[in-house]
This record gives sequence, C-alpha cells and structure tokens, in this order.
Amino acid sequence: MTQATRITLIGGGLVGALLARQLAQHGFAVEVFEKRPDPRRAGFLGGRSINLALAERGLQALRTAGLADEVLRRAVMMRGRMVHAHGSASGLQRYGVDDSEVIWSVSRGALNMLLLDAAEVSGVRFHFGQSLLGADFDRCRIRLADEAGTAREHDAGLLIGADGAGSMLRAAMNAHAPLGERIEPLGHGYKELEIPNAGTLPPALVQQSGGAGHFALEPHALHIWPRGGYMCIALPNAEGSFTVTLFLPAQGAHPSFATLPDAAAARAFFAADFPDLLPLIPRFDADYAEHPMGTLSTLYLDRWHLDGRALLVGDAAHAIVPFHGQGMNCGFEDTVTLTELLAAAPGDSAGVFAEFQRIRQPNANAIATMALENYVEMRDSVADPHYLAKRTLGAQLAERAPRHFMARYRMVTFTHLPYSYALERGRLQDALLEEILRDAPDAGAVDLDAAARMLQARLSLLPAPLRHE
Ligand code: FAD
Ligand code: E1W
Repeated sequence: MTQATRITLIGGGLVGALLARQLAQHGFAVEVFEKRPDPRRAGFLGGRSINLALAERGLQALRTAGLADEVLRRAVMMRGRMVHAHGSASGLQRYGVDDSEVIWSVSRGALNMLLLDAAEVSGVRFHFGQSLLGADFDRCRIRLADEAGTAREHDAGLLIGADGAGSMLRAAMNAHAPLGERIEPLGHGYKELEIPNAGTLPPALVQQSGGAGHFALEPHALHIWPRGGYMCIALPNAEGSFTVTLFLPAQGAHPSFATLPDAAAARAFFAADFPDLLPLIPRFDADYAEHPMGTLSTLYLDRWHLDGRALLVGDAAHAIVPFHGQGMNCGFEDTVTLTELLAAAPGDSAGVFAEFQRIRQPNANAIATMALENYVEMRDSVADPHYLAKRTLGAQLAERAPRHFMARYRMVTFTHLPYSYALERGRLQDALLEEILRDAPDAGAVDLDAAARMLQARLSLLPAPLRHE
C-alpha cells in the first residue's frame, strides 16, 4: 500500500461504517476515528430504540457490501403508509403494486452495530471514543481527543469525513479554504416517543387501534397522523414497539415546541389533536420531558473536498430534512459511487474527489428539494381533494402507460434512477397533471391515451438518465 491508499475516516456512524467496509473489501487500509464509545460494548443510546426507513437505494449499497440479507432479517416490512386523518378511519395506501415495492424499518443502533462488525471482519481498524478536534492539511496531521479530553496528534492518510451534519472535519476544511457552506434551518423540530409492545397495553385498546400480535397498530406500515402545519409518524420495531416522531414548529404561535414547554401542556395538545395516539403512549410524560427536541436543517456546500486531501460524504456533505426517508439511503449511495471511483484510480484522489462531487452533488441537491417538498405533502395535502385527484390521475396513467408515467415517490424510493432525474421528470409529470385537471377537473373523464402521448413527447426532451448523473 502506498501512502495515498491509506484512508483515515472520521465518523463510524451509518455511512462511515458502510464506506469503511466497502473500501476495506477493495484492499484499502482503513482506520476510523469515532467520537462515541463502541456501541457494541456501551449499549446503544441507553437502549432507546430509534428506527429509520431503508429503501431500494440503501438496500442496493448493502447488497454491494454483501450485507442486505443480514439487515433484512432484522427489519420490519412496511407495505404502505397508513394515514390517520383527524376523526376518520384509516386505510393502508400501498407503496407499490406488490411486496416487491416495500420499504423496511430498521433499528439505527442494530444497523450501526452490524456495519461495525462487518467492517472489522473486512480488516477496518476502529478507534472509539476518539473525537476529531482539528486538522492540519498541509502537514497531513489530525488532532484527536479521547473521552477524558486528552488531545493527541495523528498522521492521517486520505481524509474522509463521515462525521454527520455537525461535521468537525467540515469545519476544519472550511477554516483552511471556505467551502461555501449554507445551512437552512427548517424551523421545525422533532421529538421521539414510544408505543410499547402491545403486550403491555389493554387488549381492547390494541384491538380498536388495528393492532396485531405484539403490535399496537398495523405492523407492516408507516403510520402518519397529518394535521396541517405539523404531524406525527410511527415506524414499527421488530420487538413489537413503534417509535413515534412528532414534527412541529420550534417557535411561534400554538402549537409549537415553544408553546408546549412541558409534558402537561403536550399531553393536553395530544388529547385534542391525536386522541387515538395518546393512549398508546403510556410513558408520554416521561418521554416528552426526557427526550430532547431535535432540530432539522438542510446543508448545502459549494465544495465537498479539499483538492485530493480531504472529502466529505453523507450528512457531513449534504444533510437534508427527513421527510422522504432518504438521508441514509443517499449516504449509502455515496459509498458505492466513491468506492467504485477510488478502486478505479487509487492514486488520483484529486481526480476521484472532483468526480465524486460532480456526480453526487446534483443528486444531493435534488433529494434535498424533494425531502422539503414531501413535508408539505405529508402534513398538509394527503387529505386535500386536489392532491387526491392528482394522485388518482397519476395512478391511472401509471397503470395505462407505465413507461410514460412513473410516480416521483416510486422513482425515489424503488429505483436507482438519479435523484436529479426523478426531480426533473416529476416536475414535468406534475405540470401535465395540473394542466389536465385544470381543463377537466373530473379525473374520470380524462383521455388517458391522449395524456400518455403528451407525456411521451415531453419526456423525449429530457436528457436520458445516465448511470452517473
Ligand atoms: P451520522 O449518522 O450522524 O453519523 C456520524 C458519526 O460521526 C456518528 O457516529 C458521530 O458520533 C461521529 N462523529 C461526529 N463528530 C465526530 C468527531 N468530531 N470525531 C469523530 N466522530 C465524530 N434517513 C433515511 O434514509 N431514512 C429514514 O427513515 C430517516 N429518518 C430520519 C429521521 C430523523 C428524525 C432524522 C433526524 C434523520 C433521518 N434520516 C433518515 C437521516 C439519517 O439519519 C442520516 O442521513 C444518516 O444518519 C447519515 O449518516 P452519517 O453516517 O452521514 O451521519
Ligand atoms: C418514507 C421520517 C420519515 C421517513 C420516511 C418517510 C417519511 C414521511 C418520514 C416518506 C413517505 C419512508 N417516507 N412515506 N409515505 N409517503 N411519503 O417513504 O421514510 Cl416523516
């Protein structure tokens, strides 16, 4: 191994651990410095179960690393979204036509531990409880602190930052030469609450909620309680519990986290707005009081790398809001692209980093946009008649002319088409649906074949989705 192929990764989270595994599988000497203690020893986050949705892009990256089957064995299949509108019955809206188009709820902690094990098996050397403090890029040295706060210096190889949205490597790179950083806060925060295994809840309540077996709600769904300016969601855990996330404005008029400063105020708000959900959360007061409010932002950078010396990946380069469930999936896609490029030209890190940015940045920008748009769609319009008419027409077109109409959600969630293509094609399709519904507000009366021909003509003007775009 030459000096150039020794890799120093900062951050052993989801993206860092998977990237480390893939690079090691391609023969690179990889060391990882992770701020937190080894979760396999310390017990992850004191046992709080937080989950996230794994979709096709992330799954494909796990397949590349030989880990997909192992991950899916511990995952819960989510066949669709179940929308709990205020005061009316809820039904499952399937994501795809059959179980080949589903997403998976995975435990963040369990997935991280599985990835750490896999990376170690491939030869990666982890250093836990080692926090990056700074970097001297001219001398190729980094500064680290251990958990006692004792600092030391270390000779770094190629530096890759997978240290998340608050990346310290990004700060060090930015201090050396500005990256053109722009952080756009959403202004909404989130809080996680838990629905326990149904065994601990009154059976009548579980039955009323549509639960099954150990689950208090339909287990194979992503649950959404849309309420206009805010919402709750719940994803199932393999043990039978659900992790509920409340998304709400951080400041401002009621309801916001500012107007719900304590559990008593939050409980009264839930009793009024989420009356079916509150009884499923027996530890509501403790959860609300003890779990901190998380903040949400989109991160844009002009540059992701410092010539051939340092590169940012995952949230460190492109943190997004979570409303499409694609942050990890996008970061996992990064790892495949970067590994392919580095394996093909291990001596040309400057060329590889520039090419990585050229390929991935338009896609990261596109999913950032779509994730923001999906928040509005989720919380506001799932019950809006115009939105529903558009969705119906879209579904009819997708069935009649599947090559000409592909729902944007489907392109993002179930294909490997570049995010930037999904965004552009989605806009084109959406504009046509709007035009058609303006002229014929009754979706049932639309000439689907004529609509498909119009779509075909417009689609032919879009550049083809190249493998690397
Ligand atoms: P992280 O997971 O943040 O990992 C960064 C790692 O670096 C951590 O281990 C950290 O300890 C370490 N680190 C930090 N600073 C230092 C330092 N100075 N030195 C050394 N190590 C350091 N994505 C999905 O695909 N699907 C979902 O359903 C989904 N749901 C989400 C829900 C919420 C509420 C949020 C907030 C995000 C969600 N995401 C989801 C996004 C997903 O969590 C992130 O995109 C993903 O975790 C990014 O991985 P990462 O490895 O880049 O960063
Ligand atoms: C998914 C946190 C999170 C994660 C997700 C999703 C959503 C809403 C949220 C988007 C979706 C899976 N979504 N679901 N149904 N319609 N859109 O697909 O991951 Cl808030």
